[in-house]
Amino acid sequence: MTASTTFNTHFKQYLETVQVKGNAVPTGLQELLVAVADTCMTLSHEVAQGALIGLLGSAGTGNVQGEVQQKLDVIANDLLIEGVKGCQSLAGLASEEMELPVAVQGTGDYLLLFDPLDGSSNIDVNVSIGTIFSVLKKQDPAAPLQTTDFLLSGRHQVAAGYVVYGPQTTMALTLGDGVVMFTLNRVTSEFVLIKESVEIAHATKEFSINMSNMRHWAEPVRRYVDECLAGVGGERDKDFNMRWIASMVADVHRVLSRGGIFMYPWDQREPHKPGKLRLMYEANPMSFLVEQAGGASTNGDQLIMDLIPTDLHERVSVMLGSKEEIERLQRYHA
Ligand code: AHM
Ligand code: MG
Repeated sequence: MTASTTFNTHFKQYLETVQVKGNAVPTGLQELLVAVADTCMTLSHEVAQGALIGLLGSAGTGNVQGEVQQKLDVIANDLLIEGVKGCQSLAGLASEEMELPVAVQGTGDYLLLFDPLDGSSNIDVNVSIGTIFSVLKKQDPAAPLQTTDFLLSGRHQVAAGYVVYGPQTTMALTLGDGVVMFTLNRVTSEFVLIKESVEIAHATKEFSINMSNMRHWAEPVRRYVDECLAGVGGERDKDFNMRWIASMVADVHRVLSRGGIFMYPWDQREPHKPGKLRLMYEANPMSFLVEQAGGASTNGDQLIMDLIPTDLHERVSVMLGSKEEIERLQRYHA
């Protein structure tokens, strides 16, 4: 499936007409985003079939991170490559599932990064999963593609988004001028605009973290969560709610939809790794979305978007969402 398909016309029209800080979206970027959206539409259909088409379970392979790949991890990765490689505007792509970037035939200078299937542990239990993507511009369009072309801070992203495959298939997208959401109409195969100007409230009473790792956390994170748990009468004097889906894409979708914060902080299980989540495929695109919705995103010491990557598969400690809570976490880390 390529950008030349005749469906998804709403999304195409949106990209043709929307203004980003007073400018039209470059046609090359439109072409790439339509190809990503078309592919995610196909993926959504596959995900919905699950066991009926033999998609559940392990692929029997490992990825570059040393993680066991599920069949859907591999299928999603292949579908995305197939779906975008014909884009003339694309210079290359990189995926969480592949050690090295792939140069494509395009003559353009866009770089696409993606986590093809986020939340892999949820595939077999029919819980929301998703695709996360980030678009950069190659600094030297004429030079042959190298891994270092991708090593740009999150501030260089020209677009980012995710598609969550849940009860509905919903895409969140930023082009650097706010955040919008589209929901897939499965009957007409259209991503339909459902929300403009997505905003994350600055204050919240909801946090999201894998509590089973509590004994491994650093002191500032432990203090923050302890204070949330103390409820009315404690340091914060308010009762907090906790949610944890274990698919970043679904947890961040909740944050963008009704506020809150999401954390996957560094912990002592792997003291020499800076965190679990991947900077280029997960943290940067999600941080771009969250900042564009009025929230904040930090590794504790620095805003995620300011980090200069040194490795394509670099990992990072992530805390993102409602601004007041993220600022509090930053103070605790100072
Ligand atoms: P994945 O990209 O291999 O699916 O891993 C990332 C996922 C995130 O979506 C989620 O927040 C986290 O890993 C869940 O980790 P845990 O299994 O520790 O709860
Ligand atoms: Mg992931």
